[in-house]
Amino acid sequence: LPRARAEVAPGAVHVPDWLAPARQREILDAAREWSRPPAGMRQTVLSGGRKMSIRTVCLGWYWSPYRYTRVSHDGTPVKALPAWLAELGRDAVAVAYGAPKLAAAYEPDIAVVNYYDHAARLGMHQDKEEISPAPVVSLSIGDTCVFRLGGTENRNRPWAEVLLESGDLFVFGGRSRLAFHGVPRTLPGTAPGHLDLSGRVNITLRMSGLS
Ligand code: MD3
Ligand code: FE
Repeated sequence: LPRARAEVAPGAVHVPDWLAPARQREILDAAREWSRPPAGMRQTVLSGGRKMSIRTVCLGWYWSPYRYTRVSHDGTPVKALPAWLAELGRDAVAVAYGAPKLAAAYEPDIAVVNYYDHAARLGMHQDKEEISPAPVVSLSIGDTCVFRLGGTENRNRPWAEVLLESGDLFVFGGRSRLAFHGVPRTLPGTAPGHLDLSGRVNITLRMSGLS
């Protein structure tokens, strides 16, 4: 069965194979640079003391549970979000929603870059730290993952499960913006060979509404 554009829930649009292989490679190379210290990749420690299994580097604003700051975990300023990445976010919103005006107003000021090794998972959660109601743009690179999209009330069933493959775009806006979501597992060894990547990288672009 071909993988086609699908509105998985109201406002949640999956666009398979949006990023060409060369583009995936360029973004991955950039992510490797962003990951280096200072203000590089780290495993976030939650308030209860538990360490998240994913590794994260933020651009623009730093996500420190459960708020955004301008300073990274190592006390150094968070890296800037490059203009080309914000532009890519506008293109993504335009493609997903076919709404040029909404897309033109989309000016993401946060990128959250998550790295998943074969054991990493992300539990069901909401993203509520952003004040802006603007959509979240998600770009997947590397290993395929199982992505779970639930409701807005709680983290329980029913949920939809979607395979996110390298190059896929997903945009979460409207009634899906506050939906619970998570990544219960990745599929080791499924990354395209040309990426030379073991694991999965996900980049989300967001508008903070902060100043
Ligand atoms: C649906 N990241 O960083 S991207 C996160 O694949 C996060 O690394 C996952 O959840 C990942 O917070 C999922 C898809 C995603 C991101 C944000 C959302 C889905 C969303 C916000 C609202 C609803
Ligand atoms: Fe999230």
